[in-house]
Amino acid sequence: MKNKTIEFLDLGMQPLANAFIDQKNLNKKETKYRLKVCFNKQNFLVSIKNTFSSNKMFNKTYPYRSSMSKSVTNSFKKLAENIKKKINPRLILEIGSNDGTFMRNFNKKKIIGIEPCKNIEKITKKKKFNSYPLYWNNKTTKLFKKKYGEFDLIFSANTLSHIKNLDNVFKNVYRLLSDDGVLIIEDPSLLECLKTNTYDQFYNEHIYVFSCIGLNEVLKKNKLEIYNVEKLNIHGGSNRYYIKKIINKKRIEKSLLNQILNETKYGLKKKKTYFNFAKRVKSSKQKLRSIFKEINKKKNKIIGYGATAKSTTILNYCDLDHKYIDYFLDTTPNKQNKYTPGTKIKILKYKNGINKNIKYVFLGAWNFKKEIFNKEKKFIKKGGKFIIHTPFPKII
Ligand code: JHZ
Repeated sequence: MKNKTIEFLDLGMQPLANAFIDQKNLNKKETKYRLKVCFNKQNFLVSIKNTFSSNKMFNKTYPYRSSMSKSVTNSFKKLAENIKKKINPRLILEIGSNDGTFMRNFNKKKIIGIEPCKNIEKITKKKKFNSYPLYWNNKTTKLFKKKYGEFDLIFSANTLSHIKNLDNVFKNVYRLLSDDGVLIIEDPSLLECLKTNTYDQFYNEHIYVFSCIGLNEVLKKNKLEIYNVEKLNIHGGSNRYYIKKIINKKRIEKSLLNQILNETKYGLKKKKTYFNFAKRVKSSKQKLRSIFKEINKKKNKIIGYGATAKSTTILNYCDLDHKYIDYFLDTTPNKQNKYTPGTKIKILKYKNGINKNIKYVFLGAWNFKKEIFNKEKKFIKKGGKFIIHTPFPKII
């Protein structure tokens, strides 16, 4: 077979999306790589071309904490209630448990978490939950199988798409999941990403952006399959996949068949769809730059709100650095007083709203638009404006 992967998007030279810089290292050379995105014609997976080892990305300096957003906390709480009602599992494993935002909804004896970023994992441990500072791999699987036997529920949000060797990931899930067990995973939806031109879903940690079609191909290779899917508003449009062993006779839900149909109709199996997306991304860059330049010309200040990993892609791709954005506000302690990767914009602690002298705010955390607009009613009432890049760059 001829080359099965097609490069369709080049987002230029990028730093690691979560490598926020300490003041003392501002002049140090950053690790950079070329961010190219590919489509695999054979299994329909979309992935980035150049990748890093897990320990380069997920280590004891990792900044992201899922508890920093109310939307995430609420979404996990609701899911936990449903799990208790509908599945009532004996023992749950969470892969990539971050600071324990999901785990906190369960009885401490019922859930075990693994999280390789030690600085984040210790927050969960401090709350007396059973968590391990480990990567999800063969060694962990063996250890857990010996210690706990099988799990009837495995949950993982925004983690499995961050691991390159998916066959190995799912082989290990198969080993630990009971025959009638359920694997629930959540990750950004490729269909939403393409529809809304959110090219910033691509960065070094997001090795894959899954569709139902692509994910199911890899799962089936590993004796697993999706039987249900739910659309979530979280993280700019995600899918929550319910997965089972193929040997399990659970019914395949209509929601999955509908989603597969929608993905096929939109053209997720055709390379042309991806090249068209790349064209829209290019024009999005031009438009965003022209908005910034226009405001800059009038000598108005712009600040950033939510120094997301995603905004690393936008700012570096669009060449928008500290000359355009005065500073970022962010609620995450591990990002505060540091500088954004590549673009070196200072991140300040979010206190009580946006300074009254600011008129323009670039919304890095656009995926929490609703939550943030709600919080910043005063700023909006006074005529404050947000700059947003999706679906097309505009001022709102
Ligand atoms: P948020 C990270 O991506 C990395 P990021 C990772 N690869 C992934 O997949 C997703 O998370 C899940 C701040 N904020 O969630 C907090 C405010 O300041 O979009 C965060 O720094 N005020 C694992 O970084 C950032 O914005 C607020 O009111 O793209 C949001 O980051 C809110 C709501 C957020 O993930």
